[in-house]
Amino acid sequence: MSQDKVFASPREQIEKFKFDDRVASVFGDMISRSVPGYGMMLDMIGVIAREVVTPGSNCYDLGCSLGAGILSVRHNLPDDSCRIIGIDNSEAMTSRCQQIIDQDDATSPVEIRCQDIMDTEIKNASLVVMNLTLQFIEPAFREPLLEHIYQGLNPGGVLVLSEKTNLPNEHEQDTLTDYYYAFKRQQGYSDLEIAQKREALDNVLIPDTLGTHRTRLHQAGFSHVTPWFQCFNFMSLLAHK
Ligand code: GEK
Repeated sequence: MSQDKVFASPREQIEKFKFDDRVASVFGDMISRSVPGYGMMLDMIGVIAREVVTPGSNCYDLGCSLGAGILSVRHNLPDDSCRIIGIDNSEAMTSRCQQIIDQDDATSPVEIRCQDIMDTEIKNASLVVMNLTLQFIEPAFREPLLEHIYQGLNPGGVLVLSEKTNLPNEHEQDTLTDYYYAFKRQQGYSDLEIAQKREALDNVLIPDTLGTHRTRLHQAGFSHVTPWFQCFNFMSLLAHK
């Protein structure tokens, strides 16, 4: 896996973060060293898939990047009558994702679409995974997107929603943010890399609080919202139809 050095050299001007070729070429390393608990989240998505995916249904990975979520689901399907659809609007990601899926030895059908998740059709779904992607969607579009997902889920279907979150009070926010940066330093990122990436992500990755997620998911129609994972300021929720 190529090492992420995207923000290692000093930059005169920090442009907005983009999922371009440079990022896609090191993305596996970048995300596993930037999201505390990332490996655990993916492993557990496989466990959840095994419980909720029904034969003949579709599974969606919205913002699939290099397909890590797709692979977790694909190796935990009840049978090959299930179909996985992975969507990402970065061509740099989807072309690499397609190669990774082509090399995987599982046999269930997978379709990779280079598309905006706001435009994608969702139907006959027993599982929708949105692992660290809603945070990149413009806040005004988040509820319509969740409503769209809800409509496409079968009764009993599940959305797995993982996000970087804001904490509800200053003390929690400061404490967990400090630990998050300590994690990144421990992963080998320098203070310069951390600071430059934070600036590039400002107003691109917009976190919400757990309370906002809960309210929005209920407004979109979901009956139960269950937090199942937290590591510092990263959380994952299960939303049931
Ligand atoms: C993983 N789920 O490895 N439409 C489609 N894709 C989008 C959109 C959009 N509107 N906005 C952003 N993306 C993955 C990690 S990364 C998270 C997901 C991160 C895509 C974007 O191109 C990128 O590939 C992905 O969402 C977010 O489990 O980098 O923190």
